[in-house]
Amino acid sequence: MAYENIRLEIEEAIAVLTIDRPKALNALNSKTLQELESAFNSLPTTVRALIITGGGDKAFVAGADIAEMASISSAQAREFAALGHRAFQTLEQLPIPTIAAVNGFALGGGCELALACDLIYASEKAKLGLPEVSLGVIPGFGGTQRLTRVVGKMRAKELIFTGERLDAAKAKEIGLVLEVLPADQLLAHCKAVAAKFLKNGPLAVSQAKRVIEFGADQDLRAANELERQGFAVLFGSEDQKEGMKAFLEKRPAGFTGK
Ligand code: CO8
Repeated sequence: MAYENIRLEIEEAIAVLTIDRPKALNALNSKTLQELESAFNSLPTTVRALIITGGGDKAFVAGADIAEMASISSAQAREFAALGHRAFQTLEQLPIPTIAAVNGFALGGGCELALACDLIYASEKAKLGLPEVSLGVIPGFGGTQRLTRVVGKMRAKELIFTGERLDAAKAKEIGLVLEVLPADQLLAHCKAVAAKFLKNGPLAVSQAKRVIEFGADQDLRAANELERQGFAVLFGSEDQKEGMKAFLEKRPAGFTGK
């Protein structure tokens, strides 16, 4: 499908999705959110890892599009927020691992997009934050909830109440990003991490993601039950038989995702 504001490139089962409106620092307008939702819903089944990054050399995504939001009504804001939530929830629930390669500003909706990915890596020049209160609003694409789950309630409150931007090192210190890389090595690093996922059983990786995601919002007993179910389900797969047989035969496994 042809998109206006995003680019999707697929190489050896790893998809790189670039949000590409560099003149507006890749800000998320409705069109871009619709394209993201459509791209997430129509990823080829051959894709086994997704990396999201920003076009140009300044921004990952500098937020929701302020020009589009400036004069909308409450009802339109609800619709706009619903669109963002839908797109990010679709991303979060993809059955494959997703990585945000934060190559510059990840503010507001951009930080929220990164938070909807499984892993976040950042370049040395990245700046992350949720500055919505400085615009008289609050995060509206899941930031109040996902940031809290990642860095804890008190840190999330500090970041959201101050609206301050963190540099990459500070973001790593509080656990908002996993690693900080030189700008020219960020994408290669993310691809190398994705390549490690690809060596493993695709059904197992997918099941692990599902159990972690759905379990995180439940009490420990219910969450562990989810794990037990996921574990048992995999014993009906060819990959489980191949993985264990390959170990016993001292050879690499040839997983097929079946
Ligand atoms: N929306 C629209 N345009 C933007 C945005 C944005 N979020 N960010 C930057 N731009 C545009 C600028 O207007 C400018 O356009 P132009 O060249 O036409 O004047 C161009 O991008 C370049 O930006 P700057 O000249 O400002 O570049 P600087 O290097 O000086 O500054 C900053 C970079 C610091 C990133 C600065 O652009 C900035 O502060 N941007 C806004 C950051 C922000 O506040 N983001 C949060 C937005 S609110 C949000 O995301 C809410 C999400 C939930 C929505 C729920 C819906 C109801």
